[in-house]
Amino acid sequence: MTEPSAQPPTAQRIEEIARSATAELDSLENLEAVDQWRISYLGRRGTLTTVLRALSSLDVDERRTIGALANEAKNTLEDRLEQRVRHINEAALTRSASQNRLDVTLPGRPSKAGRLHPTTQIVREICSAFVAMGFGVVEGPEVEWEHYNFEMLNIPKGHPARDMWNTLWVDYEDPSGEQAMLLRTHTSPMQARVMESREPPIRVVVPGKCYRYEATDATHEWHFYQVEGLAVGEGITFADLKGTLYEFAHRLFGEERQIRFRCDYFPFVEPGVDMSIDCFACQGQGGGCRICRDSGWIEILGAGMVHPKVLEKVGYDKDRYTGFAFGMGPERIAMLKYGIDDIRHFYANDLRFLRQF
Ligand code: FA5
Repeated sequence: MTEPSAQPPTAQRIEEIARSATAELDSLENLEAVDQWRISYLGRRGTLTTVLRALSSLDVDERRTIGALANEAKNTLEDRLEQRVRHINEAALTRSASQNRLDVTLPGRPSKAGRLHPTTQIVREICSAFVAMGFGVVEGPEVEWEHYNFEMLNIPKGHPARDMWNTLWVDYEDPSGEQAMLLRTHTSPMQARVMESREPPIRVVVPGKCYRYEATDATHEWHFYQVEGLAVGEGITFADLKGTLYEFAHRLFGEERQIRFRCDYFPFVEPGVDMSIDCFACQGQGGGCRICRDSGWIEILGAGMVHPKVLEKVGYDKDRYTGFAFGMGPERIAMLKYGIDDIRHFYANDLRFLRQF
């Protein structure tokens, strides 16, 4: 390799450097040697770099011509360097292919694509049905204040209705000491959060996860999803609630499924109802069916007209506005739609189950 030059740069000297550098490079067969070559010619103290630096000692005219030559030589060497690296890599690949007898004609192994969880699929399907009816989609926190989960829903401390939602409390002290934190037991707290943040007319659905401290069975999980619905405006009646939910059920299950409304009690609606669909397993016949517990019906949602006290709590004029709300369980809906006989399959992480959707 050539030693760095202390002589003033000349055209001849640059040509010599370029020639010997090229010859040397062409003889190199591995990347380490090529890197050494790069350092010795093009590095900070490399031969050509030293020449370029010495240009300042020349007068202006010479600097222009010799400078142009030196730059050209530098560009040429950099191009040759790139070509050499490519050549060495290609040669290594060819060598490895022939030594390892790689059969490039073999078909590739298909990569395993994931898919959406059945709950995600059904939640999206439910939301799309409501979006088509003019509803928007919003989401809210899973870790919630007692204030929104209960109080704003007309369920004050000590109210017996709190027992309807077996609650998982979070060990966190509210600095004001007034309220506790919990894992939301339903998506209904979002009713108050949405109404507090905007004025009517409101039409939203709220998908999200809920948690309850309860034993599991074929239709009950301790963590599950809900999709909440809320519509508030002037002149909304119970007929709007029924019409919307009928339309939803027919879109999801088909026109032929039977739908049943029964009176139910939720402190945040008046009147309140629950809606059931005829059981897929026994076709509504009961006869010892463990899915519908012999009733012939599977409950999929609770609903009702928003209670005037809830409207008052968020500062709405209860004499001007009315509204309806509902909360449904997507896993139960998927069970009905696809004939799944146990809700616990959803979160058992068994690929044989999940791959079917
Ligand atoms: C509620 O949670 C009310 N917030 C619903 C509501 C909203 C009523 C708005 C009125 C107005 P409920 O506890 O019944 O109600 O639950 C609603 C739905 O969630 C049930 O119909 C069921 O589909 C689903 N669900 C409830 N508990 C479970 C559970 N342990 N596992 C799976 N799904 C459940």
